[in-house]
Amino acid sequence: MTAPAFSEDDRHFMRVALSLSKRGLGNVWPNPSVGCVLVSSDGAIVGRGHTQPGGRPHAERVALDLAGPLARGATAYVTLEPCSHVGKAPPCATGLIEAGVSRVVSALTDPDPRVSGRGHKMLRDAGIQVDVGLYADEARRVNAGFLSKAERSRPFITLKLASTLDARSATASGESQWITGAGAREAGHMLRANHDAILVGAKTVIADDPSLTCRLAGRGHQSPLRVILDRAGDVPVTARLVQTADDVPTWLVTANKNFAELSEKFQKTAVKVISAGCADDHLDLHDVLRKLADEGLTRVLVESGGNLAAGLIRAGVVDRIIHFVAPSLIGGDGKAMIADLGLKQLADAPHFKRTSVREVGADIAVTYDKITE
Ligand code: AOF
Ligand code: ZN
Repeated sequence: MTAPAFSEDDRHFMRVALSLSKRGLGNVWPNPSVGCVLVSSDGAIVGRGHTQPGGRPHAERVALDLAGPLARGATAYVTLEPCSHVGKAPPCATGLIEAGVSRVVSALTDPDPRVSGRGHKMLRDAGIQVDVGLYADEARRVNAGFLSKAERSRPFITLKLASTLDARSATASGESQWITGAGAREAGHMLRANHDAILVGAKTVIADDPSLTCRLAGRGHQSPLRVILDRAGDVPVTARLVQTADDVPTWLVTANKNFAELSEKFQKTAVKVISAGCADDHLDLHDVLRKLADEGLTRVLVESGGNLAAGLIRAGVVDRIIHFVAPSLIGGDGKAMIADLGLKQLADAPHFKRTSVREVGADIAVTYDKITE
């Protein structure tokens, strides 16, 4: 089959759909965050939508409801294949067929085994022109979390780091508040808003007793879930994350052998205890991430200390690093932002690809992505 030819208009409307799709990131898991734009034959947008909080209604349903009868004869631009399965609502492919759209431009095939090509086929069987693949790379980037869950059985992992110029995250005595400025902290809250969960280690919970909520004007409701890795069961019931688990869900992942004991320890709280396997004296991070994906998480932001950060890097599961760098120095006895990586030689150092640099107040934020061949 020859590749479909896309017009400038097609490109424009798919870009609108992609920018809509980003709005759901962080609060639609376990679903992907999809954008949909319906365009009439004279080029007017008659409907638009993105996946709604909790994952339903889907983007197409929102756009179709907005368009009503104006959807007849329209072209639908969708950032992911319309679904073909009967869930809590009829499939989006059926919705598009019944509404009488004449063409569907879709960025990507949905890897969900319930769909994976069937949505496109249903549309074609109904006589609708279906063109797939426009801005596929961009659509993959927006839904890197959902695709990671579907294709690798683990969430997309972003590691947030904040340090001085010399990569120290605290003084020798452990003082760390505040190394970066107010702008970087606000950017950190934005990051929380578009992730499904924040991951921390028990050590951080015990040392800092953080609340890890998203405190942004108007976006307070977007606090992601909190996940604590606590192999040995050290986190006290009095910790803020435990005490506030009614408001913002908190999960605690512990070693299989501690599961029964910890379930009892947290029985009177809203904390959900999950168990995972161990490797040596640590939680097996691959197993932990598989469990988190099984629970539906797609995008996880790591705000841990240097030990868990090093563990995740050593396990090769860090997909993105966002490093906030303050224009200050602590010096050699300060705490390194990444603990020992066990390198024997420089050639073994993990490498990332820098993908953006931006100024954030007096600090800079540098983003690095995993190098994937
Ligand atoms: C769409 N449009 O906006 C989204 C889709 O649990 P359900 O029934 O909501 O189905 C979830 C699946 O639907 C999800 O795994 C993915 O395949 C698809 N998500 N599909 O047509 C949307 N969010
Ligand atoms: Zn759907």
